[in-house]
Amino acid sequence: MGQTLTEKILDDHLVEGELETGEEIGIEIDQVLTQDTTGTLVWLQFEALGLDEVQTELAAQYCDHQTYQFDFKNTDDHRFLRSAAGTFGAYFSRPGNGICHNVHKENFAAPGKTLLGSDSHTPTPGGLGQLAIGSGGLDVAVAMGGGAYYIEMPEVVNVRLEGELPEWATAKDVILEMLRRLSVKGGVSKIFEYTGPGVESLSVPERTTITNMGTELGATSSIFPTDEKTEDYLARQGREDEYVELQPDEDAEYDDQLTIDLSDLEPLIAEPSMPDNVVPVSEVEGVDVDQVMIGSCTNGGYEDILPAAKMLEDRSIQPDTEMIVAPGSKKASEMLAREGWTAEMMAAGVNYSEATCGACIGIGHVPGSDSVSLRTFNRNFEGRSGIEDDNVYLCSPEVATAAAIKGEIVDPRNLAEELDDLEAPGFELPDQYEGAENDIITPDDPVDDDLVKGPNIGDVPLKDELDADLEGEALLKMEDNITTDHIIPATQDILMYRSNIPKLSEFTLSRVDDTFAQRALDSDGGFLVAGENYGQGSSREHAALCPMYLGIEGVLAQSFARIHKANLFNFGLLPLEIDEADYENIEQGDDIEVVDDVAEAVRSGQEEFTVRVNDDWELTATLDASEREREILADGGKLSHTKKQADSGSGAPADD
Ligand code: MIC
Ligand code: SF4
Repeated sequence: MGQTLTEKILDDHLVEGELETGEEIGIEIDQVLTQDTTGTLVWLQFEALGLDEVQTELAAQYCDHQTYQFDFKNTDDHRFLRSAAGTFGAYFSRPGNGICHNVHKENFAAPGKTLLGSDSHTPTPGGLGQLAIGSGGLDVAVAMGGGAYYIEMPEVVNVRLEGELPEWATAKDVILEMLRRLSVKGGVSKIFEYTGPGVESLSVPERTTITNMGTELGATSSIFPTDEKTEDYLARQGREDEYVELQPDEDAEYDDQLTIDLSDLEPLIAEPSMPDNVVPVSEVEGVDVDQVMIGSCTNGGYEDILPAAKMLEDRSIQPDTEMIVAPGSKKASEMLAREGWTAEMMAAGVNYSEATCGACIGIGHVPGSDSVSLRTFNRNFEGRSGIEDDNVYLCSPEVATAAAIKGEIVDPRNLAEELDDLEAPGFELPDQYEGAENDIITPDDPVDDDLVKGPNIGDVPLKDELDADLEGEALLKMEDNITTDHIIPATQDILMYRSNIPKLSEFTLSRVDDTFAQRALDSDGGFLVAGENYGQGSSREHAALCPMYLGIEGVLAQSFARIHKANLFNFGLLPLEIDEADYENIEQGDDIEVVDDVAEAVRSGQEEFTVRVNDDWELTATLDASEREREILADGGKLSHTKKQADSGSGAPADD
C-alpha cells in the first residue's frame, strides 16, 4: 500500500511505535525552534535536565513576541535567551528580527525534515514540505537534548485542491473556508495533507498561510507536497540545495478526504470572537471599521504586505480608520523599504511598526472601547487584543486594506467596481530575498558563553509524585473552547512574568474569575471543570504549570486540545474526560473525589475512574493516556520523571 507524504516523513524519523492511527509513536526531531515567551522555560528546563549541548541538527531561538521591551523583565529574558543560545549551541534571532515562523521559513525551513517548536503555529513551514509540530516547551527541551518526541499517530486527511483562486480570493480564504467547514475542533488529532491540481497554482507563501492557520482547526500539523514552486522559492531564499522532491504515493490511503474547489472561493471573514465564525465578507458589508492591522505569522510576509501597498498606492485611508502594518520579519520590512513600498503606505496614512507579534497578543495597538478591528491575524479570541469586549475580525490583507480605504467592511470586489481604478493587486516574489543579514547570531560565533539570569528569572517548580488520594473542590467550572489565553493571558502586564512562575500564577484564569488563583492557593488541592476542547490555542505550558503551582490536581473536561493535554501530563495534572450529562451536573464548589488509589490506577493502565461528587453521586471519567504518559503523570510530571530515570540509571535525560 502506498504512503501519504506525512507517513513518508514520519517513517524516515520513526524511533518507536508503528504508524497506526491512534497509536503512540516516537519520532526523531531534526530542528527545533523556540521564542521569547516560551523559550525561557525551555532553556531553564534544558539546564534542569542536566543537558549541556543542543543535539538536534539545528535549534533556533527567536525574540519576537514582546520586542518593545516595555519592562526590564522582557529585556532580561532576551539577554538570557541570547546567553542560552550561545551557551548551548543555538541560532539566536535578535529582538526585532521578526516572528519565529516567518524568520524560520526564510532561513531554515527544509522539506522532509521534522521541526518541533514551542509555539502553536510551528506547522507554518508545512507549506514547503516540512513536517512541523507545535508543543509545550518541555517537549522541545527534551527533543533538543536528543530525545524523541511522542505523539499519537494522527489521522491523515487529504484536502484535495482543485481549480484556481479567482481575483480577490486568497490563501487566507482557503483556510477560512476550512474553518467554516470544520470548526476550531475539526482538526484535533489530524494532519491535513493538501494535494490535487490546485496545489501548483499556489506559491509557497500562500501555502504557508494555509499551514500556519491549520493550527486554528486544532490540527497536529498541515503539509503540502513539494514541487517546482518550492524549489524556486528556496532558490530565491539562496537555499536551493535544500530542495527535496516530496509527493504522496499515487495509491496512498488517507483516513478521510475533502475537496475544495479554489475557483468557488470568495473573500471570507471570521467574525468576533472565534476563528471559525466565518462568513462571506459581502454578508457583513457596511460595518464601520476603527482599526485595520496587517501582520502576524499568518499574513505578515513580504507577499502579504505588497498587495496592501499596491492597493494603497496614490490613495488615502479614511481619516477615522487607523491602519497599522507590522511586518512578520525584518527581511520583509527591509525589502519593502528598499523598493519604496513602505513610503507609499506611509503616505497613504499607514502607521508602520517593527517586525513583532505585539498586537496579536494585545501588546500595543489595543483597539479602543466599543470599536471594530479588522486584522490579518489567525486568532480573535475574546480579549486577546488587550481589551475585554473587543470586536476583532480576521481576514486577508486585501479585505483589510479595502476596509481601510472605505472606512467600513466592504467586499473588495464591490470596492473595485466603485473605484474603477482598483485592480486585484496580486504579488510577485522578489528575485532574491535579501536583508536583515546582521540579525541572526550563529552558534559558531556566539556573543555569550555563560547564562545571564536577571532577577525575574526563577527556577521551574517541581511537583511531587501523584498521590493515592485525590480530593478537592471543583474550584472553577468553565464552558466549551476555553483557550490558553483564558488560562494565562499574554498581555504585557502578565507576559513579563513568564519566567517567574510564582508571580505569573497569580494571574491564572483571572480572565474567567479573578478570585480563582487566591481560592486555589487557599484550598488544599482542587479541580478544574470544563466543556469541550479545553486548552485550545497557544502552546504555552504555563497554562498547565501555573495551575500545578497553585495546587490543582486535575481537570475534568469533555475533551482536551492536543498540546494542552500533553502539557497537563508534562506537569503532572490528571486530565480526565467526562460526558456532557455529568459535565452539566457538576457545579462549581462541589466536592470531587477520585475514588480509586489514583497513583496505582494510573500506573497500572486503568482507563475508567470513579469520581464521587459531594459524597452523593458518582460518575465515570476516562483517562486516555499512553503507558509513557501514565509514568510521567504518576512521577509528578516530565521533569521529575526524567530526573528520576537519570538518577536510577535507567536512561539519560535524552532517552525519554
Ligand atoms: C500565541 O499566538 O498565542 C502565542 C503567543 O504565539 C503562543 C505562544 C505563547 O503563548 O508564548 C502560541 O501560539 O503557542
Ligand atoms: Fe506571534 Fe500571533 Fe503568530 Fe502567535 S499567532 S506567533 S503571537 S504572530
